[in-house]
Amino acid sequence: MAKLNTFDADVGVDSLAAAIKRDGYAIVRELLDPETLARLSGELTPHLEATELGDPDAFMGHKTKRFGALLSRCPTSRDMVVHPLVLETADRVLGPYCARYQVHYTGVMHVEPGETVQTMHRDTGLFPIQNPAPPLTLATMWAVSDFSVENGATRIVPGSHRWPDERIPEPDEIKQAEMPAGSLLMYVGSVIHGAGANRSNAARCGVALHYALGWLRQEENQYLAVPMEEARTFPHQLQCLMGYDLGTVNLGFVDHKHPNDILNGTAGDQAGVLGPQELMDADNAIQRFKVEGTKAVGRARMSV
Ligand SMILES: O=C(O)CCC(=O)C(=O)O
Ligand SMILES: [Fe+2]
Repeated sequence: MAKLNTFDADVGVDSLAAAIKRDGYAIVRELLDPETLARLSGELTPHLEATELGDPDAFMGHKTKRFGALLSRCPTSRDMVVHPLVLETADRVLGPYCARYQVHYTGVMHVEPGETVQTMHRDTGLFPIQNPAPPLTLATMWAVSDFSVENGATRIVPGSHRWPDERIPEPDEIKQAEMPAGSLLMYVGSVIHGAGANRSNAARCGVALHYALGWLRQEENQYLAVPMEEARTFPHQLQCLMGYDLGTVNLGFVDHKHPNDILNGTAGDQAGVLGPQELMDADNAIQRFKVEGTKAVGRARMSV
């Protein structure tokens, strides 16, 4: 199978962002160094051992282990979430549509032998916005194990982020994100995808870290996923990405104070300065969504 949109780790953000805009996804080979990958794997092991197989449905999987709250459970994920190449790409892909983007979801998708294909879907089916639409989320899937056709590499439909909701992919339009451990698959949330079937005799393990426009509700509630005392110890950039920041001008304040000041106990007694000029400028530069009409379309989950 052709290895589409696969780049080496020294790829520049221009090529990456262009590929994602065109095809909805891109793969960067071996972006994580072997030491970091081994540390990540070691941090996941006790949680994987303590996690039972998921709900028996075609979406969550019969033989798939999932857990979230990675920023608390897995210290290495804190570095991965602020990986410069990922953030530069998010700046390009999400940046035109928001003054701030944020962490949307953190979790492990561990597909065991015997698992069948996951229902194909768009992650942005969570939001009632018709497709095609501008990117609402950007997903990263870090390969903890190798991802192969045999062991359930993510199935993805290149270009489907430009399709209307009604279009269902033909089998030959579905590709698989084959990549060695340490590689990164990035895709916009409106691209049709799903985990593959695992016909091998070892698990396929991926760490998913997703980002969303700052004015959307996060899929995983970061304020409760990470205890506040722990979040307080995180670097400022990570705190902001978790949502301890204004989502746009005046979105997400607490008692008229900046959420980052509330987290860190630096808010003072009086209303804070919200809507700073820098955020106003960013807000004014956002490409506004044009809403042409509404109709009930439901959330497409496809048996392909
Ligand atoms: O595990 C995968 O390859 C993809 C999983 C996925 O897309 C999801 O659960 O939303
Ligand atoms: Fe998904």
